Amino acid sequence: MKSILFSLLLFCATFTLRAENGHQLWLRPHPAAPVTVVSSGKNSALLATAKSELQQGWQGRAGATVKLTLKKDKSIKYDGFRLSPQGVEAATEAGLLYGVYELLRRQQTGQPLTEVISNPSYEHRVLNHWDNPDGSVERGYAGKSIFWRQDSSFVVTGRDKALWQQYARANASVGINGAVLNNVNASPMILSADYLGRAKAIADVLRPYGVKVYLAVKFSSPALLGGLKTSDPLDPAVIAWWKARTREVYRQIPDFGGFLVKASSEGQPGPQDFGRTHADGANLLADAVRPYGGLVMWRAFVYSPNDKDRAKQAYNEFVPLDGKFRDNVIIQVKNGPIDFQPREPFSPLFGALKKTAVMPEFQITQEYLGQAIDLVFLAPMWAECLRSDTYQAGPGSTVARCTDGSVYPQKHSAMAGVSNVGLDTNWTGHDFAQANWYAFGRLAWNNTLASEQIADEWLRLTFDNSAPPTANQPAADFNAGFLTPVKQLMLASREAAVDYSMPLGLHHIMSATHGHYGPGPWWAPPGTRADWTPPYYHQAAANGVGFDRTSTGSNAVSQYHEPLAGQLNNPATCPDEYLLWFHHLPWDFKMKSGRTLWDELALHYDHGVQQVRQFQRTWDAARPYVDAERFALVQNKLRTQSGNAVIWKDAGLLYFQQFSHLPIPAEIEPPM
Ligand code: GCW
Repeated sequence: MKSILFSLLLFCATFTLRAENGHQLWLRPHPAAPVTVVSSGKNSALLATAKSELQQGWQGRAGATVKLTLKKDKSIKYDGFRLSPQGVEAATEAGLLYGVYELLRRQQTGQPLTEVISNPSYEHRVLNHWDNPDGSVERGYAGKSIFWRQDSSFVVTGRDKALWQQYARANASVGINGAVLNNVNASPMILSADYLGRAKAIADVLRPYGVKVYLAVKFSSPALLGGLKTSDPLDPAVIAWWKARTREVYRQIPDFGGFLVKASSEGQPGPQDFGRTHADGANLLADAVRPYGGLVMWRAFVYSPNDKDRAKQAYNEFVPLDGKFRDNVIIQVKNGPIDFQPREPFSPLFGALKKTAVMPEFQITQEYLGQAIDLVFLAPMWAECLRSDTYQAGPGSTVARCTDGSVYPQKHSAMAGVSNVGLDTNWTGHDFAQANWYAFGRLAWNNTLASEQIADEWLRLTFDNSAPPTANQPAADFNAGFLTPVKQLMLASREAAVDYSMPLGLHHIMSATHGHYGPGPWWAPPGTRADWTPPYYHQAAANGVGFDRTSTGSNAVSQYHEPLAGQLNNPATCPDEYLLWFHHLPWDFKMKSGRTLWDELALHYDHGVQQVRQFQRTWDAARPYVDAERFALVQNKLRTQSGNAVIWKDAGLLYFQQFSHLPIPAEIEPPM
C-alpha cells in the first residue's frame, strides 16, 4: 500500500513538473529500462537524486546493475568522476551525480560508454542572475524572474518549488554548481529577513542537485540596511556589521557559497567612495565569509567618464593590487575589456594578475547579440576567449589555463555566466538560447570542449533523435536531414551576428534607445557621457574609422604581453577580427584580402545578411524533424532576425558612407 501511495505521489510530482513548464530543455523524458542501482554511500539527498535520475533515464540493458561508488582517488579532482561500464566512481556525492548525468547523456546521444575520467576545469561553475527583488530581470529577455516577484507576502508556493527544482536539475545535468540569485546592481534589501528567508527556501530546493546559492550584495548595505553612519570598509562598526549579517546568512543557509560584488562601478557604491581600494573592500567581505568557507567574487567591471580609453581602466585599477587580495577572493573579469560586445579581444587582466585568482565572466543572456530574437550560439565566442594565448607565462598561457589553476597557483577557481533564464515556458525566450545555457555549463566543466561537440549533444538531446520514427520523422534521416545542417547553422551563427552588426573589430555601436538591440552608430545626444555613445568607439571621420589603441594612440596594446602586443600594434599583423578595435585606418586602407577597408566592411555586412537567409532555408528544410510549435517559433524568429540584419547592414553602411564618401561595392545587395 505504502509503495502504491508513493508511486502515485511520484507520478503526480512528475506530472506537475511537466505541466509547469511546456519545454523540457535538453532533459526530455525517455521511456526507461529497469536498472538496479547499488551505492556505497549513505542515503543522502544528492545520492537519492543520482539514483532517481538513473532509474528515470536508463537507456542501457534492461535489468543491468550500476554501481555508484564513493572513493578517494588521486586522479579525480573536485567533483570529477570515473565512468566505466560498471558505473561511476567519485570522491564526492556531487561527483557521482555528474557521472550519472554523463552516463545518461552518452546513452541518449549514442556515444560509447568507455572508461573515462572527467574532472571539472573549474571548482565553481556559477550562474549570475541579474534578477531584481521586484521580479524584473536586468537584460532579461525571457520573462520575469523565476526567484523573485513583487509580492509582499513572500509565500513560497508549490509551483515555485517545482520550477526551482527543474532549474536545479537542468544546471546539475551540465555541471553548474552555483547560482547568484540576484542582480549585481544589488538592492540592500537582499540581506533583510524576508529576502534571506526566500533565499533559504531556494537553497533548500537546489541543494539535492548540488547547486549552491550565492547573493550579490550592495557595498553600502551597512549604511542603507544597517543604519550605520558609514560603509567604510576599514571602520570597525562596518566590519562588525558584515560579520553579524554573514553569520545570519550562514545560520539560514549553512552551505551558502558567498558574495558577488559590483563596487565602484557604473555608479554603484564601493570602497573608493571612502578613499579605499578594491582590495580593502573585497578583503572586508572575504574575512566575513572565511570562517564558513565562503568566497567573494569581486567584479573588475570598472570604468569612468574621464577615461580616454575605457578599455584600459580595469587593468589600470587592478594590476597594482595584485597579491593584495585574500585567497578566498576571486576577481571576476568579463571576457573582453569593454562589455560583452559581439567580438572583443580578451581582457588584458587575464594572465596579468599572477598572485590573485581570476575568473572569466561570460554573458549568456544576449544583451548585445540579438536578445531573444536572434539565433546566436555562443560557445564559439567563449571558446575563442578561453583559447586566446595571453603569453603571460610563456606561450600556451591561454585564458583558460590562466584561470583554471594550470598556470598560477590559486586556491579557488571559477567561471561565471550571466543567466538567460526567466519565467517564459521555454525558459530562455528563444528555443535555441537554451543551447547557450547548456554550453556555458559544458565549457565551465571542460574549458577545452569543442563547440561542435556541444552543439551536437544539445541538438540530439533537445530534438530527441531517440523518439520512435514516425511517417514524418524517419530515424535514418535525422543525422543528414537535421543534425548536420542545423549544427552548421549554430556554429556559423555567431560569426554571422558579428558580420551583420559589428564586423572587423567595430564595437559598441548598438542603439541605446532600443535597449541595446539594433544599430545606433550615430547616437550621441548632447550632454550624454561620451563613453556611452557609439562615436566614442568607432571614431568615424573623413580620415577613416576605428579606435586607435596602438602605441601612438591610447596604447591599450601595451596591456598585452609580447609577442601579442606587437602583433596587435601593427595593422599588417593585427587579425582582421580586431582591426578596428586597435586601429584607426583610412577608408582606402589595403586589407589582407587586397580589398579596401571600405569594400571589406561592406562585404562583411552583406555576408552577415546572406548567412541569416541561409539559416532560414536550413530551418525550413528541417521542418519534418521538429514539432510544429518549436518549428514555428524558430521560423518566426529567424524571419525577424533576417529583416533586422538588413537594418543593421543598411544603417552601418549608410552611416559610415557619410564619412567615407565611397560607393557601395557592386557585388553586394544595395541598401534599401
Ligand atoms: O553590460 C552592462 C549592462 C548593465 C549591467 C552591466 C554590468 C548589471 O548594460 O545592465 O548591469 O553591464 O555588467 O554590471
